[in-house]
Amino acid sequence: MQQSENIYLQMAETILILGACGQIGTELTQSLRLIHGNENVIASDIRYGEDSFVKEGPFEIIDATDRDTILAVIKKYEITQVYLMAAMLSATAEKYPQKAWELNMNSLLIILELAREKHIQTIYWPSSIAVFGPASPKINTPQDTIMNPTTVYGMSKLAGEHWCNYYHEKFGVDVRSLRYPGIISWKTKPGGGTTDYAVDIYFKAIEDGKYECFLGKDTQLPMMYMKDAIDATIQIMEANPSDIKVRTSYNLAAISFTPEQITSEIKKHISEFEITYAPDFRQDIANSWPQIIDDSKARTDWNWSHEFDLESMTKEMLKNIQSSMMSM
Ligand code: AKB
Repeated sequence: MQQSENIYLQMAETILILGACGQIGTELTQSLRLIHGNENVIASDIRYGEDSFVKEGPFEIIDATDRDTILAVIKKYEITQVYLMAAMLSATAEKYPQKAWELNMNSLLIILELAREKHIQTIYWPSSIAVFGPASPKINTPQDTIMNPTTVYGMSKLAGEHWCNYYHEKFGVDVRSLRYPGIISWKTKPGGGTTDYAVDIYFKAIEDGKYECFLGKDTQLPMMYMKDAIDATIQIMEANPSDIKVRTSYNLAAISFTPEQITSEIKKHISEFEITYAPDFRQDIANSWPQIIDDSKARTDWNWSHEFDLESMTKEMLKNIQSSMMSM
């Protein structure tokens, strides 16, 4: 590619990220800024995040259910793409079902409407493995199968997927979506999810040498290292629209493991690490989800492939947590 074309591509999009201070939003913002330039990626959240992050580029305070403020910011920066990362995750949503439904659904409907009204061109909206339920096949869960989620979060994500498909079919809205597994990262911790144990465990292994897990030792769930999740997100957004054949949401997978398996991997680096198990209400949520996801559609349609397995992810997590603690 000629350098001038490359510059044109980098300048072409002006992006708004709603929920930019969250676990995925933070790293997504940083990656998109490397591609599009800091000034073309507007971070926003309902409150300020880390000072260093907020000062890296444009930042706006936005409640993702406040249409007027969202539209004002879209007009102010001439936004072309919105990444709607604000959501209430599975465990918190079980505690606040009405609030979870309102946040997860209203924010999506606002953005879909703004796209229908041509205020923006492209939307990214994350779905989750939570769209599946106890009756879905647990192993190699297909793209299309019985769903019937039993959590509020899963219900909101499944309904959201169908709204995305509806707006695409009826109004030609270019909305793209991935069903994220549990995402493992060290820069920003997740909050309120059932898969959060797989992040906490690394921090506790380093800080205390022990961890009490809120899921049982054999609970296998689909997971993914953050770099792979960010790569997949950017890849689906950069794909040719005609390659996006699924307009609900794509199954996305990398690794699957149990608390016992991640513990063995951590013990290779921290031999004295100890885990105990005290399953709580999140066990029921985990039991309702798949164990291994079949993401062959994403691999075929837009060439998705993951990089990190449990071994390489564990090395990266421990190395990065240790060095970030040393620099504090
Ligand atoms: C959660 O645990 O709620 C999320 C998810 C799998 O969507 N990490």
